[in-house]
Amino acid sequence: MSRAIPLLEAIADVGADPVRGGYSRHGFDRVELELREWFTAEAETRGLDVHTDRNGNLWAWWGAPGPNAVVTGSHLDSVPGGGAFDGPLGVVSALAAVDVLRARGFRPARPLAVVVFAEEEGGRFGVPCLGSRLLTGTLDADHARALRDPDGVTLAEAMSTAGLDPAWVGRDDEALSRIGCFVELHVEQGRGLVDVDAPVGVADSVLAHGRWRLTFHGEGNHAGATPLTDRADPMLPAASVVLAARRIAGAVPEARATVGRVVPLPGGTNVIPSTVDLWLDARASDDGDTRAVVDEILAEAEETAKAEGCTVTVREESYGGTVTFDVGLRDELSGVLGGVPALPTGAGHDAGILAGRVPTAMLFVRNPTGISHAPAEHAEPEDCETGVVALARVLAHLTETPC
Ligand code: HGY
Ligand code: MN
Ligand code: MN
Repeated sequence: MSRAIPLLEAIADVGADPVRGGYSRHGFDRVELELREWFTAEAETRGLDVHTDRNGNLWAWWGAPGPNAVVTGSHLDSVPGGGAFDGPLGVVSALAAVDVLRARGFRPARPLAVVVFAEEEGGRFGVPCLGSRLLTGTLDADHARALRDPDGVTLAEAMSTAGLDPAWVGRDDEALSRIGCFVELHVEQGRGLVDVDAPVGVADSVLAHGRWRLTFHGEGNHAGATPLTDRADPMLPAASVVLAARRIAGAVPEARATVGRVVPLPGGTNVIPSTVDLWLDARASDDGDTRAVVDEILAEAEETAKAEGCTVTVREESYGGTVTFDVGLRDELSGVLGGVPALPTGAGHDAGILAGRVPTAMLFVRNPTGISHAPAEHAEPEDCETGVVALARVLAHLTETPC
């Protein structure tokens, strides 16, 4: 039985989504605050000192916070209707790895911390890896404070409600200076480990990826009384972008473009919408391909909007270039684990943000179907246990020598 599973089971009811299935746990909402309390209690029972940094990230320290710390962890928030493993598996595996090391009487020769990053999925405020981007200064603090959730609540208001002072958000060089290296364990979001029949692997790269919000402006009107020739219906160019995204990305190797969220206003069955908001998620193996795919999709958006007498405004909500993890650390950890495979990933992670500032690696745990961002996301208990043991071995290796 895996030591990670009982910890996942302890939060199995927190944020369960009765409508979508799976979990809806979003930055600083009531559910995520409950998860933070749970994590803090679990960390403190393990003798870890927990504090929240200026950006809402949680840090549980084994030993005094200090330079050259070995940091592990992940996130507890989810996409709407997400799976149980994406994020939490990395957090519970870190706690379980601490159990393994303490049970062996291990004492780290350098500080070790378990981190829980805030709003990794961007499920509430729209910017993924919010906490790690703020920590590293790759997201402007004023812009972040003004981000609004679908109900119009700003990040600043949400943080204040959570008892944090949003005036302090922003790049945190003191926290960054403590990190010697960061290792994130994550359920694999894909079938790479299935295809090579391995329970655990290390990451070598992350696709370039970004998010764009397209707002189509038309003329709200009556669905029955308005002849087709008299319409400026923003749903039509929106629909063409959904299809164009697949067609255009399909012509570029490794590229992916997805529209998973379309919001017409006002949203009545018998109403021609006045505006339609649509969010595009586009990814490819490098900046050039990603930008080319997005540019072509946006050109189609402009063209089809004009043809329908509509206009379109575009806002880039987030972007991150291709990430290549520290090759030395990757190979060192692969060696510690007996030569586990190295895999690319199409999914973004806080590790992808940290990789720009500190030596960073990822461990993946096999996902039998590869499905993620859906209730069907899964990892077998024995593979989760292999992940815990692997993480414990990696943490022991990295902390056995003083800096
Ligand atoms: O969207 C992603 O790739 C990640 O799950 N935030
Ligand atoms: Mn995710
Ligand atoms: Mn994740």
